[in-house]
Amino acid sequence: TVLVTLADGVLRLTLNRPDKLNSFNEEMHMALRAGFQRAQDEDAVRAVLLTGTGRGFCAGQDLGDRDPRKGGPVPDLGQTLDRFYNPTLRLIRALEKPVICAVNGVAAGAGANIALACDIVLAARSAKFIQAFSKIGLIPDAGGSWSLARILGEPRAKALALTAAPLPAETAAAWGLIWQAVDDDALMTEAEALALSLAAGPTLGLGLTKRLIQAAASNSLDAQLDMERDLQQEAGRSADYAEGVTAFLEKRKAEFKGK
Ligand code: LHQ
Repeated sequence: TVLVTLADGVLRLTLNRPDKLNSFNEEMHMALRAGFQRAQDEDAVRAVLLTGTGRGFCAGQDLGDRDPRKGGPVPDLGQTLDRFYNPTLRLIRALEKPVICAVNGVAAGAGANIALACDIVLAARSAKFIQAFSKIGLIPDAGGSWSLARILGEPRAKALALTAAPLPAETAAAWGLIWQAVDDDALMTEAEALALSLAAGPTLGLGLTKRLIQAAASNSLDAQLDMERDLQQEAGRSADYAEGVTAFLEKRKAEFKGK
């Protein structure tokens, strides 16, 4: 359900249930989580590239698995979030390595919000982001209520969530929700080039940068200045910093080791 390959420091995680627009069943949840866990555990992984096969990126939860007509007890969706979605969301945000998401087609429900939890999101021009939850009586989950409100502010966050209006990639980029909308046929080339270049970067420093920027919204300026001091001290002790400065002085390209 998830294709996993590691090459040149990039761990590629490709959601692979194209007949169901890569919607989540339990197996895909566990496979995706294992992928991010591997990214955290292995030094050889220096960037992650998340995408999907087929014409969609991810349509959120597989609703076929939730058919109320089949009877049985009412499922506890809070438990579904605790067991399946939230650990993956936390892993993505806590992973101190860049996570690039290439949204190759429609991203709906939790599928949209997993994309928004990634560090750099590129989307095919034809892709759309849909907060589909309100269509089925649910609330935005998988971190969506948090990221939409933070990134867009209440007016746009509420309108998207209440109406489930599809947001085209271009508008998502114009609103600052994602990094870029790119031509459909250029998406994977651009996303891979970006992932490769980040994987060849000073991973320790990039990881600290991610931590710092994620902390900014809930820190005071004073707390953030202290954090910059502490993390710069740590970055300054890295071999990659010494290499970066040496390479600059020698007018050559730096060869970062990620430490
Ligand atoms: C699907 C799905 C899908 C199964 C397309 N499931 N088959 C939920 C519950 C539990 C716990 C906590 O969290 C959550 C979080 C959530 O994610 S809730 C939101 C769930 N997702 C949705 O409500 C989106 C449902 N899908 C759609 O609205 C449409 O499929 C979109 C707008 C994504 C794409 O529309 P189209 O491009 O017109 O494609 P399609 O609808 O024809 O879908 C293609 C196939 O994929 C189709 O199967 P079929 O056998 O007829 O070809 C769909 O049934 C299947 N599919 N999404 N979530």
